[in-house]
Parts: sequence; C-alpha cells; structure tokens
Amino acid sequence: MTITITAFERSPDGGRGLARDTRVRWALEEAGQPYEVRLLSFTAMKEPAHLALQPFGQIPTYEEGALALFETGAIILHIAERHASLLPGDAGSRARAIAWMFAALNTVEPPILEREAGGYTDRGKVWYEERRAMLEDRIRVRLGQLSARLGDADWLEAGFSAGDLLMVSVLLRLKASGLLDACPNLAAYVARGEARPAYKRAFAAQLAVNAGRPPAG
Ligand SMILES: N[C@@H](CCC(=O)N[C@@H](CS)C(=O)NCC(=O)O)C(=O)O
Repeated sequence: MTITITAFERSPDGGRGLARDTRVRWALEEAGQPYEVRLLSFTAMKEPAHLALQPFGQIPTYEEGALALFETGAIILHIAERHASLLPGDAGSRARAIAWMFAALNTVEPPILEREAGGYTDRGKVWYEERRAMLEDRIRVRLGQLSARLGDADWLEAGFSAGDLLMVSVLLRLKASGLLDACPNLAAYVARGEARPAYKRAFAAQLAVNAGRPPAG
C-alpha cells in the first residue's frame, strides 16, 4: 500500500531538517518503507481538503490506504508498531520505548518550542529577554535530567528505538543555540542519531525539496 506524507512546499527553515516531516521520513527510512510526499503551500494547509486530514492545518500527515493520521507522535507510533527496528518485541521494553516517545514530546519539547516560537513572535517586547532566560533555565533543567539518565549509554534503553528517534529530533532544535554544549553526552547522542544512515536519507530528502528555494517567511 502506498504511503503518502505531507510536507512544506517551502519550509520556513529552508531545509535544516526542523520541519516535522523529517522525523516521519526518518521513521519510514528506519523501517525501510518507501513513501511519497505531497508538498503543500501555507494556503493549501488551511484549506478544507487538508483540514479534513489535519484539523489544525499543519504538516505532516500520513495516508496509507483508507487510514489517515496526523500528529507526528501518533504517526511514528503507527510506523514503529509494525517494524521491529523501531520498537522492541518484548512488551515491557516496548512500553518503555513508548514512554520515551511521550517524554520527548510532552516533557522535553515544550520549553524548546516556546523558546523557538518566542524568537519569531516576541522579539522587541520589553519582557522578551527575561522570558527567554526563564525558558532557557527550564530547558537546562530538562537537559540536565536527561543527561543524567542517559549517562554513557548510546541510547535511552537497550537499543535504538522510536523513543530515541523522537528525542533526538526534539534535541536537534537546540543545535544552533549552544544549550547542548553543557551536556556533552547529549550532544554525542544527537550526533549518533544524525549519523544513522536512515536519518541522513531523511535529511537529504527534505533538503532536496528546499534546495534553491528561499525559506517561506
Ligand atoms: N503536534 C504536531 C505539530 C505539527 C506542527 O507544528 N507542524 C508545523 C510544521 S513543523 C506546521 O505545520 N506549522 C504551520 C502551522 O502551524 O500553521 C505534530 O507533532 O504533528
């Protein structure tokens, strides 16, 4: 069955891999699943045809026959449940890998996203610097906790899983900020994720869409 995902026609990041189709592409590459991509303009994302698939008018979506999914966590869980390379077979290990998927999206990502979004929307406000410092403190706390848990292990549990895929995807947003520098084991963890051939293919595929096009803005 053909799998089709949606992605930005022109990504605001110009192809740095931060748009969330990259994590879905990565999961599909880890799973060895071919896929097609439907590119959308910002206008098309808010039109009824796309809203029927994604109620919030966002990318990515995932279509496979009669199944249409939105939310990257749900999409990656769906892919991972069908591929041993992304979730272990043993029930307990599987549940723990899924816990890390939720931790990435619910516990680690929120302050990272708020900091990033504030950089677009709040610059120039009198409270901007104070709020940014507060958000960076919150991020540092989470990074410290995650770093302590990871220790010198390669991955969060016994082997690479969809939990690592999402956690690395979330941490990649911090690469340019310097915030990862205080936790060398996390910086190395992110580098290990980026070094995976499946990630490289996913990154290259989204970059190819954006190469030569100015970022949407
Ligand atoms: N929680 C959603 C977030 C999706 C999301 O924020 N997508 C961004 C691109 S990375 C988007 O479509 N932004 C445009 C918009 O919200 O209008 C998910 O994980 O799928």
